[in-house]
Amino acid sequence: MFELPKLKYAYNSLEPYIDEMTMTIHHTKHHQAYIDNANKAIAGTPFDGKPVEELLKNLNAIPESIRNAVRNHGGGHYNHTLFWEMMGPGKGGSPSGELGGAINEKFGSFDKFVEQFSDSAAKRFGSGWAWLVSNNGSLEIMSTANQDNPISEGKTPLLGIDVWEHAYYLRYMNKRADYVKNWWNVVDWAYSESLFKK
Ligand code: MN3
Repeated sequence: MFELPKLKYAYNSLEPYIDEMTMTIHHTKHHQAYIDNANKAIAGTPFDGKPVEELLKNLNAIPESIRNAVRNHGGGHYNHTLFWEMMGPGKGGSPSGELGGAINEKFGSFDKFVEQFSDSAAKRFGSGWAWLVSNNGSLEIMSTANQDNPISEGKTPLLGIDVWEHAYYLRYMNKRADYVKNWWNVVDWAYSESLFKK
C-alpha cells in the first residue's frame, strides 16, 4: 500500500511562485488519486508492498492487465513524491558542489542549462514532465509524457518539473512559460545534489 507523503513545508510557503490553492489540491487530491488508483491496481498481487521505483524500473515484469495502471498511477505517485522533495521555500539560486560543476561542464553554463531545461518544459506537448537526469553519470535534459519517469528508461531523475495544467493553471492559466520561469525560485538544489551523489 502506498501512502501520501507529508510535505516538509506549508502549502502557502511556495508563494508567490506556486499558490496555496494549487499546492493544496495538487497534494491532497491529485497525488492522493494516483496513490488510490495504484493501490487498487496492485491489491492482492505480489507487487503489493514493493517500492514503487522497483515496479517502474521494470514495467515489463508487470502483468499486462495492470501494467498501464501501474505505469500511470504508480508513476504519478513516484513523480509527485520526487517533485515535493525537489522544492522548498527560500530555495532557488544555482547548485554549487559537484552537480553545479557537472552542469557547467555539460551545458556550458548554468544559464544555458536553465534555458534548455525550460525549453524542454515548454515544448512537452500536452501533459508531462521535464527532467534533468543522470544517464550512467552523464547529465541529460529530457521530457516524458503523462506520468512516465526516466527511471523506466534506466535513467536517474535529478530534477523534474510537473507541466500538467493542474500544476499551474489556477495562478498562471495558459502561461506555462511564466510558471516554469518562476518555478526556479523554489528549486531545492541541495536535494538534487544529494541524488547526483548517489
Ligand atoms: Mn501533478
